[in-house]
Amino acid sequence: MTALITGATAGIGKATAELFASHGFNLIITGRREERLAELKANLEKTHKIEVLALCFDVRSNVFVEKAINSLPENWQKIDILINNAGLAVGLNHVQDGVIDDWERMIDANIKGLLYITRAVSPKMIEQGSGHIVNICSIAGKEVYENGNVYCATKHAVDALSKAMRIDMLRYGIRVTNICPGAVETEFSFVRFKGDKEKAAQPYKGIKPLTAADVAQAILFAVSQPRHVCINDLVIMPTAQANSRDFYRE
Ligand code: NDP
Ligand code: 8X3
Repeated sequence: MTALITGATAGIGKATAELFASHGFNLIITGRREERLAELKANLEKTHKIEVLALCFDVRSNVFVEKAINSLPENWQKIDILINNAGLAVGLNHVQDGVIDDWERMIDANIKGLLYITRAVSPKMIEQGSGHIVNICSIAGKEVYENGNVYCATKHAVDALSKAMRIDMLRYGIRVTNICPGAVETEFSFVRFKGDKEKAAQPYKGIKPLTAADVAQAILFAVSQPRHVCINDLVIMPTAQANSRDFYRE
C-alpha cells in the first residue's frame, strides 16, 4: 500500500508518515523544505522496511503539482491513499484589518492546493479502481471564531469539498474522509503568529492539547476500515476543549 502525504515536513503530516511507516506503508512525502524531506526519508527507510519517495514542491502551484504527479516513476504510479494535509493559518485579525497576503496564502494552500493535488491524483485512483482520500479539515471547518474569518472559511471549504468529492467519487468506490481536529500542538501556531514564540505558545497554556501523533492515529483508524466502511467525518478534540471557543484551562 502506498500513501501520499502532503505537508510531511512537520506536525500532523510528519507524525502520520512515521505512524504509517511503522505499519508498512510505502510513502510519497511532500513539502517545501527539501532538507526535512530528505532527513525524514532517510530515517523512515532506515527504521522500517519501506520505500519513501520525497517530492519537494509548493502545493499553491498547479504547474509544480502536475509536474510532480505526472513524473512519478512507474513503481510509484499506484497511490492507494491521498492525505491532503498541507495547510496553514497565518495572521489573526478582524476582517476589516485583514492582511491580503495572509488571506491569499491560506486560500491558495488550503483550498486551491488541496484541489490541485486531488485533481492530479484522483484520476489515477479511478483508473486503478480503488482509493481513499483523507482531507485534513479542522474544527474551524465546522465553527467560526473571532479573528478566524479567512482560515475558518478555507476549512469550511475543505468540509464542503469533502462532501462534494464523496458524491463525485461514489460510483468509483473511492472513499473520502474528513478529519477535523481541535488544538494540536505543532508548528501551526508558530506559523499563525509569524514566528512569535510567546504568542504561539498561548493557545496551549493550561491545557493538554492534542499531539500530531493523536491525529495520525485517527487517520490510521479511518484508512484501516474494511472497504465497505467509510469514516465520513471525524471530529477529534483535546478533552479540555469543547468547541472552537470553550477551553478549560488549569
Ligand atoms: P505544521 O505547520 O506543523 O505543518 C504544516 C505542513 O504543511 C508542513 O509540512 C508544511 O510544509 C506544509 N505546507 C504548508 N504550506 C504549504 C505549501 N504552500 N506547499 C506545500 N506544503 C505546505 O501544521 P499542522 O501539522 O498542525 O497542520 C497540518 C494541517 O492540519 C493543516 O491543514 C492545518 O490547517 C490542519 N489543522 C491543524 C490544527 C492544529 O491545531 N495544529 C488543527 C486542525 C487542523 P513546508 O513548510 O515544508 O512546505
Ligand atoms: C486549527 C485549530 O481552532 O486554531 O485548525 O482553528 S483552530
